[in-house]
Amino acid sequence: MRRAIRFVLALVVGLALVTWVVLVVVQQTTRAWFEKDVNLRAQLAVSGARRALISHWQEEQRAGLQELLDEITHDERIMAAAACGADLTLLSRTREFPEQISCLELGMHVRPETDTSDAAWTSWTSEKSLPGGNVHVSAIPVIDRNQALGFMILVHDLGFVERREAKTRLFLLLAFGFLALAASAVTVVAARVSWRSWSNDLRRLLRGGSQRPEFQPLLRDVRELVERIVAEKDGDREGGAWTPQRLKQTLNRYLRGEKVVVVANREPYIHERSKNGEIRIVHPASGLVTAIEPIMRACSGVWIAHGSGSADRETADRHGRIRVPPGEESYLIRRVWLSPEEEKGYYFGFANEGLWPLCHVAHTRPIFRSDDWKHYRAVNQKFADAVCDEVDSKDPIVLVQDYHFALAPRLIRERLPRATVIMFWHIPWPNSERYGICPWRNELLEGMLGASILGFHTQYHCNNFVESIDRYLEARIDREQNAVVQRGRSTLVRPYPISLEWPIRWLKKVPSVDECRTSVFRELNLPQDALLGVGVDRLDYTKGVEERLLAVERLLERFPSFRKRFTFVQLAAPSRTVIDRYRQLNESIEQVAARINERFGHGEYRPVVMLRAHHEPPTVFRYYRAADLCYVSSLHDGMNLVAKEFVAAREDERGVLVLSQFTGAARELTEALIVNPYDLDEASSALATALRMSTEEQHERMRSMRSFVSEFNVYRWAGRMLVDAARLRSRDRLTGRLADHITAVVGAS
Ligand code: ADQ
Repeated sequence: MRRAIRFVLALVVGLALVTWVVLVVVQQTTRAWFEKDVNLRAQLAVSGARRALISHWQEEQRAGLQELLDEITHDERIMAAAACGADLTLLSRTREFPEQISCLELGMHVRPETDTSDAAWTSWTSEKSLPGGNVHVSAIPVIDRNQALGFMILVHDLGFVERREAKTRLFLLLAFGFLALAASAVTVVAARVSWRSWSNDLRRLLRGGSQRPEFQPLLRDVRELVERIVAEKDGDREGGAWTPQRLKQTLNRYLRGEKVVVVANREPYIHERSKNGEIRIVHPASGLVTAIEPIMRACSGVWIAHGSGSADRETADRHGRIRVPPGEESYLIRRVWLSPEEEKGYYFGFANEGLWPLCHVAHTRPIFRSDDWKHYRAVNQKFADAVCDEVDSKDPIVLVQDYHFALAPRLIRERLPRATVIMFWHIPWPNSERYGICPWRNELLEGMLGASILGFHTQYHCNNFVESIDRYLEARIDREQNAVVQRGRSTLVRPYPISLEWPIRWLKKVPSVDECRTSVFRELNLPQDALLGVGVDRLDYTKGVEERLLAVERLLERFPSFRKRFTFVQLAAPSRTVIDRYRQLNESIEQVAARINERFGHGEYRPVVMLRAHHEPPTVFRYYRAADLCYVSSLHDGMNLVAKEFVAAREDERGVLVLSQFTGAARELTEALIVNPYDLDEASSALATALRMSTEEQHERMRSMRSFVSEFNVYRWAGRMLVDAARLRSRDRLTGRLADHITAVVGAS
């Protein structure tokens, strides 16, 4: 409404201006016409009476002339008349002739001073202002046979001209006023009608009322865009907490509830046959599984993984499928069967003896064998084929996990060009020089660029990846978008720091902090006033377990007050034990632990307790809760979820985290005591500081870290990737449609 009023006001002001200009022009033109008309009349009047005028001009008695003048003034426009002689004296005049007009004054104009000849006499007109109003005066010479007898003065009333002008002005004003009103009314009505009908049309179209097929794709895009804007607004309003429900809603809103397909080497539920013949379910010690499993529970879909358990075949159907989690059955595991040679070459060989040490700065030399590479390629193809078996649309969302599947994104894209492939690399990415030692560096990069989105934990790893592309491939790097563009296709390269589900479901099964402390102390045979440190890892050289034990040894050397009081318990899940380097690690850790216990043990007291086994999550969390500190000493780690698990376990806001600066987690959990695990003095000092830290400081640090992990949880991690994927999908759909449209138009023309 306000807009309409503003429009009408502008229109009226505009028209008023135009009217004023028109009025001025019309007034000047009509005035010129009237003057011309009056002059003509005066000329006619004099020339019509000329003969009579000449005959009476010379008479002594001026009665005849007077009569003639009276007759001339019978014309209603001629107010008065006078006759002036050649010597510019008044000969005769009518009664109304104004005294202000004299023969002498006008004669100066009629008889030019410079030329006194009779032929030079000429008519003259002017306007004169008198007390009764303006008059028009015409002076016209009376010539008889080339002899100037004098001149006639005719005075015209201009009142009628002014009356006419006023009438014209009024008429024009009325006409333009009416025009302004009519134009405004018509414009406003037309605008309202067309807006309403346009918005009604749009509304009808958006509701799906249009039957015209050519509008349908466009409509779908508009509808998606509107929904996304609304969803983003809602998302902003919802703020902070990312939950499984919110992740599910995000999937529904942004990706129309698409089924998510995960490709990962490790499966979340491994069926193992025990020695007593029973089948048990094992939850693997894997950071990847810890993070991705809650996502699958929230989103459902299919998890394609290597069926590695001894009872996996008999628990799955003939396609290798099994519904999990047991009792809930919310998603599917599709097991891929690998021969021992395939597992050896692809998993132990290329992935774990080649890529794993290549990507971690932990001083273990990578080993690249062409046979392993062959298996790696074949297994990647096998998993890509399994993806194609499991999807139920042409544009599925596929989450490819980790360094086991660097080739899979391109292989999937070759068969499903419209798929949205998100690849997440859970371990660090080395600098380009280091990466360059891999004999198949280009093939790996090409494979990864099949993904639509490539995620790493940190920006630093993204930068290293982009540098590797820059150095080894022909591709354009779009630094503004953080993308790599190759053959017209782009891959976004983004940091998505991984995290945990919040709250952690296992904690429901774990007793209170006090109960955990009591039961763990009992199991370890520790006195009430003992101090306990904990480490939880797969036995991997990147985790710095050996350096950790050395730091404990240094602590006891430097701070004797902790001897017989401090115990460090290491939960160590054997891992990749078929690889030599892992066997060496096991042995060396055993030796270091034995040496420390020998040096500082006393009676029942052993400073280092090695619990070398895979522990189910509730046990792991019991230890986190029982401990005074947790030491994460990785030599290099993408993120490290143990650090976050310790924080999540401590609902009592106690306990101190000592964390290696070489973990991705150290960039987020800045309230931990951050150390260089190679620097044993620094690390042992940090352990001492942790054991002496006041309860208040523990609370403060732990509260801040808990609030961070709760907010930046794994649902947010997945949500951000899926939202980015959804944006890409709608962009690709729009550009794809545009390209189709252009092709169709070009084809038709
Ligand atoms: P991982 O190298 O497996 O993960 P991490 O993130 O520390 O490392 O996760 C280990 C997981 O295994 C944790 O959930 C932990 O509880 C569990 N675990 C460890 N020891 C165990 C034991 N003895 N018994 C039972 N469970 C045990 C990779 C990268 C990491 C990255 C994750 C996720 O190397 O840097 O954080 O992926 O992206």
